[in-house]
Amino acid sequence: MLKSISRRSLLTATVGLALVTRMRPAWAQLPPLAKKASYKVGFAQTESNNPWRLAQTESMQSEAKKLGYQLVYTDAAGSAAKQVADVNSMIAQGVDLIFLPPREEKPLIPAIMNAKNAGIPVILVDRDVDHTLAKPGEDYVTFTGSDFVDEGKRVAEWLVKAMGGNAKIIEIEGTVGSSPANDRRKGFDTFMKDHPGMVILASQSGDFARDKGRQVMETLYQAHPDATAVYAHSDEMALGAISAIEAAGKVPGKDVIVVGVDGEKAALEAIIAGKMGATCECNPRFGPGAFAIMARYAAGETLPTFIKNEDRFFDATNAKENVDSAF
Ligand code: GYE
Repeated sequence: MLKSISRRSLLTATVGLALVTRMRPAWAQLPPLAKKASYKVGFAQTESNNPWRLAQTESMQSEAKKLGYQLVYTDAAGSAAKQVADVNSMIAQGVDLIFLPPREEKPLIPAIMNAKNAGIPVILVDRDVDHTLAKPGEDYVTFTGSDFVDEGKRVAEWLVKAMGGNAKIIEIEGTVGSSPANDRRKGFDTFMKDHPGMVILASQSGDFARDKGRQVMETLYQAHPDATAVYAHSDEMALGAISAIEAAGKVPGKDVIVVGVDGEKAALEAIIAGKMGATCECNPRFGPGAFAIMARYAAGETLPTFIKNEDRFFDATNAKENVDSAF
């Protein structure tokens, strides 16, 4: 017993010493980025099961190619644990910088800290983390993406107008613990508090995926057949909900008004067909903006802690003229 404990503590001490000598102290500032003609950059994608993710990956890859940078690309296939391992492997490969869309707000914190301690700057793209656990400008360079609270609020505003201030709403949320799900709910639910005729009957996560959105709607609509509106945190889930409404023998756009977020092509087509009410854009084409932020950082600029993407809003008044440019 004694022998095994002492052997284990000796091992721990040795590993610990090896790490300490390699690592920067935890309180160190952001790692700098040298100015170079070319870089090896990591992009640790969350999953690839929807058009939004595919458009984002395409945008990151084509911008890297345009600049002549080497892009180390990984796909976490919907697992935060795999995404942590993916980031750790990028650190081991010695990339110059990591672009990370943290799938959920908390589990990716250790990976961000590992990168920082290894001297590799991290730029969060499209999703943020919990600021009580890791701070922009201190632990990672910045967060660039949409204002999700505002997206939820804009959808809420549209729905109040369209429903004349009275609706029974089913809310289909995004990935549990992700910043867009947390903030899109906050923006929407807070706005609705001032509109007592707008009642949220039930809410449940559909993990930002079309088929899960369909399944959740099937269950919630059976429990709440009096629902008159659906707010989905993504267009994929909104399209899933539309299928569930049709399967229940009801008419989306008439019996139930469906609204979403993202502005994907299939959603704009559903708006044109009268099946969907509106969607707030969430632009997935991050490539040019993300690499421009990287260049500013390499030039020594102190960046703002949030670099915001501007989002458009689509409904029947403008879906036709924008459908071709949608993803
Ligand atoms: O809205 C959703 C995707 O993180 C902002 O993730 C992104 C969201 C996007 O899967 O459809």
